[in-house]
Amino acid sequence: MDYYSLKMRASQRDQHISGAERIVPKESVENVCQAMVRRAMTHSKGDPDFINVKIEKVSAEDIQLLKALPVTRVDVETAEEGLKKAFSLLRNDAVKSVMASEVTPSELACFLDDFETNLSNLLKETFPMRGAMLYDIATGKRLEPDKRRGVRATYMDALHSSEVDGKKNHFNEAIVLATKVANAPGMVAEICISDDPNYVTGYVASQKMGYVRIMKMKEMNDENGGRIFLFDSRKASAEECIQYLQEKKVLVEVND
Ligand code: PML
Repeated sequence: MDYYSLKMRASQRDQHISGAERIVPKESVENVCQAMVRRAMTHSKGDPDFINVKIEKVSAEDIQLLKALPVTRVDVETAEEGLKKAFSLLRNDAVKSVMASEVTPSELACFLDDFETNLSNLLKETFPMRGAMLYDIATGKRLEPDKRRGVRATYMDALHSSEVDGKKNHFNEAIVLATKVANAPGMVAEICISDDPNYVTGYVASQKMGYVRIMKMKEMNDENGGRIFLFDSRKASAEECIQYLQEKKVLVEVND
């Protein structure tokens, strides 16, 4: 069966308002396209003056099928507690074991001591970026070819997702993206805070940890959000990883 990739982006005075993407069977293309336009036209950020919808045919053999990461949930009282929890999960359950096999114990201790402060500073640098930061834990360098834009994971959808869905569902979209990202060559983990001022839940994810929803990672009405992909250049090249994130077509089997 042939599939089609649909991507929509809408803007107002060159400022991004909304976007969406799907990979659907041929018979769903028209309805999904209509739902995307509806999403663009009814966004709380205002009327778009530009909407771009791109539709491309995708052959079924080119699609990788993945099982969604298992989901767990962490309830916290404050955004500060949520961020602390996110950093410590990444430090202890994702990065520590990867680094331990690559460096001496004293180098590891130094790396882990600085990890949370470094990550917190990097996260602030992502706030103005449209895409994610690709951060190499082996060298401490950022690897995005365009540092202002960042790297964007694209060409993914949930398998059998409801045909038409005009409204954004943060969790449904994030579990698909996080599953694709966790499967990219050299990927160690991801941290995400939504840039939607009305959405305070974020997550950390990796193949080992699964998808950990942290129910509060920022204050309401705060539009600062961002993503960091923690990557290990000893395991794969940045080019390979970016090519996977930006070009590989992925459908994710999500448990209801
Ligand atoms: C975004 O706005 O794109 C990020 C969504 C994060 C979703 C977190 C969750 O609800 O699990």
